[in-house]
Amino acid sequence: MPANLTPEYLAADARFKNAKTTAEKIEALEEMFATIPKHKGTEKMQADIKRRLAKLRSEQAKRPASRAGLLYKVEKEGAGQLALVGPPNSGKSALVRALTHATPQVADFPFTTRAPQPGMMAFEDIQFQLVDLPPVHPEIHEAWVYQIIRNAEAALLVVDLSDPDLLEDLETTLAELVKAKVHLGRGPAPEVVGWLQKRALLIGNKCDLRGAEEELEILRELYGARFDILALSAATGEGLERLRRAVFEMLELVRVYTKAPGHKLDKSAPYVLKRGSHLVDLAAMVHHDFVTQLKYARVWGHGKFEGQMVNRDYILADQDVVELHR
Ligand SMILES: Nc1nc2c(ncn2[C@@H]2O[C@H](COP(=O)(O)OP(=O)(O)O)[C@@H](O)[C@H]2O)c(=O)[nH]1
Ligand SMILES: [Mg+2]
Repeated sequence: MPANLTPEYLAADARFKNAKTTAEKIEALEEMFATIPKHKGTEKMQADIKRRLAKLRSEQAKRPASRAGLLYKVEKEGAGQLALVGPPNSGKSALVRALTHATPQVADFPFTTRAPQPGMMAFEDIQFQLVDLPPVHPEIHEAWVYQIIRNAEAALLVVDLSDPDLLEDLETTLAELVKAKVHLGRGPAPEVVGWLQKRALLIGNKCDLRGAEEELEILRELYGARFDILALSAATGEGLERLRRAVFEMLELVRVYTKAPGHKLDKSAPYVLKRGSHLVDLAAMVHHDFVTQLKYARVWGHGKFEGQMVNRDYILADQDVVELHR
């Protein structure tokens, strides 16, 4: 291996090795080619990347798009998967770029995003998986997009606050989702088999642009009951920290740190559970033996005595430190 490979290159190389679809492989190779240091020592590698790219591109060209589409599936990672949903050009890809290390293409023409592009978004000490998608739009109905939306824990519904057609675009997006039997946000979904209600945040992107303030007011008035609404800018970064927390709150999760008796606390990797989970649910995640053998636990956390003793039906709180005893 030649020296001087950048972290960007190595990350793309790892993505290539884990890629499941041709589109993912092509994306990763393109990034590898863009980030490989261009000097004599990497010439063979450069040529190799180009050769692999050419091969994959010709394979992809031969395959009908709809068939290729069936292969798009994103393995879940982290504490929850969020699908990016919205009209063309609202800034879905820009948002994924701003929040994760993924690098989906951003462009000021519509329909740039063709394949799902996952990336991990950090919130404090946990990660959520964002999945960038092609726009939800009547002209590009691809079934796999709706499968991913249905399968995700929640959606980020992204609209462009600087767009005079904002409301129309939002209505069009929601209407397409109705065709796919998905109801985003609060309010009743039809009580018919096959319908799905999906949690969603409504994101007013491009708050850095003129007119955003007024559009946001209108959005709040018309959609405030159905969605929690966040104004932000993928371009300037304004509001992104609030979004990370809003996702955590929306998914109703708690983070719990475990500690073996007599050992130091390792705060690096919390267990993540649904809000309302009991001590015994945590015990089952730590080790299946604990389910039967757990006697009690000591808990350190907000509003508790240090090391307070609790039993199996104790309801875990976010950021509890738990010492399990059998
Ligand atoms: N001013 C501004 N432009 C943005 C922002 N987010 C995205 N854009 C621009 O909007 C266009 C569409 O962005 P893109 O992420 O490709 O939209 P997508 O089709 O929803 O994925 C690009 O030209 C971006 O540079 C933002 O927060 N502020
Ligand atoms: Mg896009």
